[in-house]
Amino acid sequence: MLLHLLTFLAGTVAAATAAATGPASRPNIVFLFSDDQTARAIGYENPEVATPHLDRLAREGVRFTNHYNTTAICMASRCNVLTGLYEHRHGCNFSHGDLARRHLEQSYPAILRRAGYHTGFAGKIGFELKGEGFEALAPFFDAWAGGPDQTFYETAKNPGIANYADRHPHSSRAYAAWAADFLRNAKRTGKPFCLSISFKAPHLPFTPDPQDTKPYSGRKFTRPPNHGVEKGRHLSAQSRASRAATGYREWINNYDESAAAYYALITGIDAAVGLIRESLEREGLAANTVIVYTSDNGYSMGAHGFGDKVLPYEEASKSPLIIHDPRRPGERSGKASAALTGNVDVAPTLLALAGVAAPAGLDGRSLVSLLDDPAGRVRDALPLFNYWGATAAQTLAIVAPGWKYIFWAYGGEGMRPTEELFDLSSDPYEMRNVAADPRHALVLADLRARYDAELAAIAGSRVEGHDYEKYPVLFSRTIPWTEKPAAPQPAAGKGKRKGGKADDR
Ligand SMILES: [Ca+2]
Repeated sequence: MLLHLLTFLAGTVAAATAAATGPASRPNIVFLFSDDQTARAIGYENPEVATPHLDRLAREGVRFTNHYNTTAICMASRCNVLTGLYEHRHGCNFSHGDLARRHLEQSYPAILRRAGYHTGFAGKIGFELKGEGFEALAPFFDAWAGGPDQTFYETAKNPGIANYADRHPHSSRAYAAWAADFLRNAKRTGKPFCLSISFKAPHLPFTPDPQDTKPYSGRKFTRPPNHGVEKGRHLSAQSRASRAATGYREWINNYDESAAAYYALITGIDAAVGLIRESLEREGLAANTVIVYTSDNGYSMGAHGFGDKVLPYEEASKSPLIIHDPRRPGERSGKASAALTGNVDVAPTLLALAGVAAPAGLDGRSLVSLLDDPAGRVRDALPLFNYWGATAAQTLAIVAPGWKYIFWAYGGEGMRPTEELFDLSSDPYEMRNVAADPRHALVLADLRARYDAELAAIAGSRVEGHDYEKYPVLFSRTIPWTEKPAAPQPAAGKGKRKGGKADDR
């Protein structure tokens, strides 16, 4: 009885404290975003990559091993992350157009700011506001060091962080220095904060910070078992029309040097993550700050003969995802979750962590339940879209636990529409297309049905005026190619954004 009374009193005091402190009791959020980092290019997946701070973050948090970018290219993925919407619903990608103001107003930083959070953004934002340009983005944040287009590795060339160039001439650590000042100011506001940093690394051009190159210079690196053009002969002809197959030959001809520079860039981000965590500790903020780390798309690194991202194959579409919530019991930390997660899950997850309602009808799901139960799942299937680049290589794919189905719809230039089915549990490197194997007929039928449902959903939910009208027909499995209206065919590698600016190579 006494115990019950004490428990009751303790509960009452806790509730009163929460009410008294209000928003200040909500967690702070740090969202860290790399550019073009594939899931296997991190220390806990591949010991050839030195990422001690990210490895520690994963040991103290939950790492997600099946995290996909639902559009695997910078501009679209960044808007997927901000809004929790699939590309055809926000409409932002090279050749499809910029982001409308109404979508940015429904993004996680804008919602959190309205809910009382102090917000900051630094780095490559990757898009502009439709009809208003890049300059219209800054007023959405309390603190802003965002850069237009690709931004620069040289700190001095980025106006938002140029003040830190003397100490950190390379941008990755300079963003950590900017973060340190942001955290100090955020603490003074007395509000909870949401800090988003979008590193340029490890995006091309591969120019790492010289202090990070030493562990890699002159080394030979293990090629994955699917590395090289010969290991892509079984894949669709359509996939080889992508710029991923026609460019980026450095990953085929000069793998070791490419990997050395790419990994060094990731090690530079890792150092910045360590510095940001030090700043959180120094300011006394670490215990109430959730850190989320991920990337906007994967990177092929020569897998199947591809460079680049964009494609629905594992290397190009998957990225690391780590969520570290220091408020959760330690026994749950260090766990891996194999649940199917997507870049559209970031916004609903951050909003759920903050206890703020997400807009209705998001495509993403909150992953908070997986922090308590990493063995759980939040969905049974996830679509992957490519609405950009060579028409032949544009595609819709469906990932389900252990499986991936891709339909290559294009039937021009002597190509035949092609189905691919991969048993990812036994074939994680996608070396055997088992679509024609009768033993998998039930799985194939299920994934085809999910594909058709997803295609129907595009027709019902796409934004107007961003050139997604054609996809329900273009991607159809049942309409013969000869009955589809001929789609324009931009040359591979020549994708131009509306307004004439070059896309990101
Ligand atoms: Ca990218």
